[in-house]
Amino acid sequence: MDSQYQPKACPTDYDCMGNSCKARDSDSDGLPDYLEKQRGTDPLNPNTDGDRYNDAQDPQPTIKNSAKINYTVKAEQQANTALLLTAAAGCLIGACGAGVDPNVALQKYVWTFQFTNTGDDYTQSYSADFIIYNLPQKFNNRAECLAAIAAGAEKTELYRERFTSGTITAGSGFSKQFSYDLTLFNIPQKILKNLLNQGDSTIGVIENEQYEKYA
Ligand SMILES: [Ca+2]
Ligand SMILES: [Ca+2]
Repeated sequence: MDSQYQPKACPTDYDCMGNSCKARDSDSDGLPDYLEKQRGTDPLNPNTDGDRYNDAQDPQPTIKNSAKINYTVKAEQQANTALLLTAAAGCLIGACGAGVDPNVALQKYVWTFQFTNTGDDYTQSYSADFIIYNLPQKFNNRAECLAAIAAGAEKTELYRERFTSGTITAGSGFSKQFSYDLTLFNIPQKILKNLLNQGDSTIGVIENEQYEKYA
């Protein structure tokens, strides 16, 4: 006696569609479930690691790729010694200062920033504020100055500029240079007093950074 006809069942992770078995893609990310299981991704989540790329496009589908912008800064300070000595002698302000050109820099500050994406993903845009602060005390080095700012030291904002950059791929970057002259025109009296007493510290810092990152 012939055995009764039994439709052949589709294997695990396949669906019977019409007369054939089709590989199932539960999360519709383009990768069939059986392949996701082989690769170690979640068949029910189109973006297993939650970064920018769906599993089918992700070169590292279980590692959360992310952009990471780092910067290095080179700071230079050039004092106009002759003018500072004149100032220290009290000859810049008041009657004695009539002959002094207020555009001439007492101090010139130059900052060179090099920004680099050290992550393994790109960022579509980057923006940050570059702010020059003056603090009414003297620091031995930049690290001490930054620590004091972080601790909430009283500071006076001298200059601010927002700069932006477009796409920065992994391993690439851009650089910016800023210079700022402390002159009688643009220096607040309070800072001038500190400067003449050799008690000031001027520093440029990056704040309010914004860019896409996933980790
Ligand atoms: Ca899938
Ligand atoms: Ca991913």
